[in-house]
Amino acid sequence: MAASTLSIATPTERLFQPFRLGPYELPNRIVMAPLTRSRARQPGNVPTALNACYYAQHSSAALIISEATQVSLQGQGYAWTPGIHSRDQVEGWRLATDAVHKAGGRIFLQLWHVGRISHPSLQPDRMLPVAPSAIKPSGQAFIENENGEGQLVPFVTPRALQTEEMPFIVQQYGRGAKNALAAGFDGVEIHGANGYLLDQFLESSTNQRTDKYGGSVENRARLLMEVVEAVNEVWGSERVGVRLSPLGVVNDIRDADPEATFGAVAAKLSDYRLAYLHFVNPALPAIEKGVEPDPSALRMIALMREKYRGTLIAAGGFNQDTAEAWLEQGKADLIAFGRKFLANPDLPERFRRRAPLNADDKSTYYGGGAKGYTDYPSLAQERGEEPKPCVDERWR
Ligand code: 8OZ
Repeated sequence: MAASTLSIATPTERLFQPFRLGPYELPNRIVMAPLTRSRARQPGNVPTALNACYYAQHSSAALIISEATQVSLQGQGYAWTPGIHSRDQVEGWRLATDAVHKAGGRIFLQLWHVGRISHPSLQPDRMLPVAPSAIKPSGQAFIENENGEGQLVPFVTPRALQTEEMPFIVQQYGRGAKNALAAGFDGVEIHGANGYLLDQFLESSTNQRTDKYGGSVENRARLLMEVVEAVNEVWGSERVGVRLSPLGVVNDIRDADPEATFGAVAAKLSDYRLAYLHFVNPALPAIEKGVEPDPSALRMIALMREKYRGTLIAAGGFNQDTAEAWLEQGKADLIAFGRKFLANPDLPERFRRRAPLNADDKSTYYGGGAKGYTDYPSLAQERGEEPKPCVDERWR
């Protein structure tokens, strides 16, 4: 055997086993996590040929989950994020889906409404952001200032949605789902994580409602389930995923009884026979600090498997060895990588060869152009091969 092939992983490694996801045969278990990159064309938050190039570069993933994409003007919370509510945006996303398919990949669109994590300057007619209850998040919104630059400004107190408006919120997701279908995606993921609108309804710290959307777990989960049903109608449940962040504290959110809340939500979601449930690893803060996760995080991880009868994707702070261990221990079926995939467009090949990884550059996460976006080298480039042409005439 040639020396170079000795370092290639044996087929017994679980990360490289194929996996059946709904109607799709995935070639491995390495998912590209949804990553906000804030590079949509202005005005109009329209995906571009550059964005298509970025996604095409990552098409050796088992599945690409797109960056969070607002379903409406009201659903936007950050400058320069793409939408899926206008004709131009659908046409823009078509560049990305075509490019990914041409390269042999699969891509789901992440449907997003930020709720209170916004600012009047990002809202239609400078209105207040909406939320389950009028509770101001601590922290700052990322907006565009008069000079066209990004700027952080304090959050405002949002306006509590009236019960009568709720069908309109569900319709925003339904329209986003239809537009995603028209744009050529392979499925959609409903963003129910990280303190955005659906999570604001789910968790007790942000939901003080007394109508049928507040109080009991069933009531707090009502909006999520209505959204799941509306999106399933468009896509069929086997092409729909949901993302949750149990125990997550991003965007100033907490639940008084997270095991009861997320256990019940995971169990209820099982009934829909979705493509998958995707969760942010509750142990992520501990991993980042380099300490042992506390028992509550470990209990939550086990609870997801116990309550959700279907495919689980886990994301957050994994490396190749911890990902392999999770698959081995049956804690999840697929592992999503964010920062590692962002900096290594050929991450599956690098894992297979146990090749060194490019480091990610935080300064180019959000906004800007090709730098830190489409210029991370692949192994093929490092071997001296020409980079694949990314933006051809057809995509302009
Ligand atoms: C980082 C920056 C902006 C948005 C999330 C959509 O947390 C995001 C996001 C992350 O899910």
